[in-house]
Amino acid sequence: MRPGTDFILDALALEGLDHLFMVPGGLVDPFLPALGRQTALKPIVAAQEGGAAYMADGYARASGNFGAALCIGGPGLANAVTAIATAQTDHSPVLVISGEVATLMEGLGSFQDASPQTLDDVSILKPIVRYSSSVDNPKNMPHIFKRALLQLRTRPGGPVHLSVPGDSLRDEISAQYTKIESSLVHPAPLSLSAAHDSLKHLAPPSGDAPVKIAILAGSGVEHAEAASSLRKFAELWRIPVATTLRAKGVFPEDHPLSLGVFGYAGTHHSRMALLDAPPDVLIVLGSGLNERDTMHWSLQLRPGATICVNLSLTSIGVHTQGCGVVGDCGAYLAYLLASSDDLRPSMQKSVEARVAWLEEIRSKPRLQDIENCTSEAAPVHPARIIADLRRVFPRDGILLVDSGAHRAFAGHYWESYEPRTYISATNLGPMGWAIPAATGVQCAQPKRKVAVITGDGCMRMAGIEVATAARYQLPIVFVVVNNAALGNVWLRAHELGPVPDELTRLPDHDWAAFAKALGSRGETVRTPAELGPAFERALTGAGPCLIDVKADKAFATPVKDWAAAHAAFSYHE
Ligand SMILES: Cc1ncc(C[n+]2csc(CCOP(=O)(O)OP(=O)(O)O)c2C)c(N)n1
Ligand SMILES: [Mg+2]
Repeated sequence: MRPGTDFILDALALEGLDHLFMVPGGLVDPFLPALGRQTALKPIVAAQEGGAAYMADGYARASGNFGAALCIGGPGLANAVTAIATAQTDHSPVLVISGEVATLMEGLGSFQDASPQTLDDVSILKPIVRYSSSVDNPKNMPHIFKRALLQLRTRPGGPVHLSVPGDSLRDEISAQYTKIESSLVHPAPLSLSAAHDSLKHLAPPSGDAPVKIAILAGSGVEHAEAASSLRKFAELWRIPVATTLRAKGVFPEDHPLSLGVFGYAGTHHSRMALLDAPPDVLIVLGSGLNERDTMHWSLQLRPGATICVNLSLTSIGVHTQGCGVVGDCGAYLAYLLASSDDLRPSMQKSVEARVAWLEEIRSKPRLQDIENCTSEAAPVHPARIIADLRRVFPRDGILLVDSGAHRAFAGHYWESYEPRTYISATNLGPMGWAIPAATGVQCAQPKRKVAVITGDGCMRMAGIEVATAARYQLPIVFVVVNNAALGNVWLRAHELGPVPDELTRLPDHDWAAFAKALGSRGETVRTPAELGPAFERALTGAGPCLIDVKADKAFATPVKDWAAAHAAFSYHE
């Protein structure tokens, strides 16, 4: 027998968590002594509940497990709504537990009552999570808790919410929690008949071997932990691989078969291979085929010439006609590898021509305006910041990227080599996400170097969470591309007249001083020559370091291909 709080904490530990991100408050008071009664979970106290939920999101993305956040209901949970919505849109498994008044007190006017009789936290959360429920009776705790974790871990993942009234936190629970079987957590379903059908596109019975075969790898490859199978398959038949921005890193970007990112902030190579002269066969692995990942849906997804693999029938069916394989990307890649004997005659026939096709593409410039990476401009060019950080950052280090013009610069000029080393909230794109998320990432990967590329506008929204990194002495490097503007918006707005121009500028804050006030190290960089040494110091010292780089807002983002595709295409034509 133990109280509900201890049941929850023990269950989280049994599921392999070692951190819990939280903001205390009366409705979750029983957790405070409970956290003192155990040692498996290290509590991390965030500045704000949104920060705690972003940290749990970062922890989930970096670990491959789920992340958990704890807060009071009512104002605490409402603070976390944007973060939870971000986890939903990016399929990140985040468990949010909020406290609630005791069931006997619901609707009687208790302080912060957000029970179903009043604000109804459970209903507020319902549209943005997989599952939202109250544990309305301590006896229901074991099965509701299990249901929540199963929903959380059903792939593709997503957030779940449990509202736990005071009685369910305090009352004794006799049932034991049993760990979810790992075979349930990583199921690899595959429609075998569809997988079999797809072979005829790669190796047509007619003997006409398709030459231009390419892969677009999305986050489904990361969720399936299938990066090594992807590499094996690509290398076997010399098939070039592009990734979506969300999946950057699932294929090493310095590999001879890499086309880099396709879509927003993508490379010329991927545009040439996938869009300019569409390949004979395109294999799309685990992409939701959203606007950014398809260049405004201008990818030509032709039946017979596209093999779309996704766990979600909807993701396949909305943008394609009958060219899908419903299933797990890892299972599909394993199927392709096991079908090598069937594929060999066709693939071997075409391999030489395919390599020539790729070499022709790779002989052309991969990146836009590469000279900006060595720009001597001061205030500093954002491309130079990205290039100089890459040079000193370890190969297996993890970069988090925030929302703004800096997202385009990082997406375009940064190179990633491993899955889960380029982490960004690419679907909802809330400003400030990366700053707290980095704390979750560093907790999940204590041995890896972690850095953040963020903007001054993002700092204004979530910069306070640098305090959390400082409190726990996490050695995160925060790089603020400080252009004294909501840069991405300013780039459009300043051409519209003086009022739009003024509305999208920001005061030039001293972010290094801000960081120091919070217990972090802080440095200001004004010229490109100072970047390298500042990054080196930041990466070697103790605790976090924020580098405030005075940058120029007037440099256009490297999205020429993206803009051209936008101008050329209308979805509803
Ligand atoms: C929560 C939220 N509010 C507004 C936006 C719209 N928005 C996208 S980028 C951006 C400006 C970001 O400014 P900053 O962090 O300074 O980055 P920069 O563009 O200057 O690199 C804005 C306002 C958003 N993405 N998220
Ligand atoms: Mg800015």
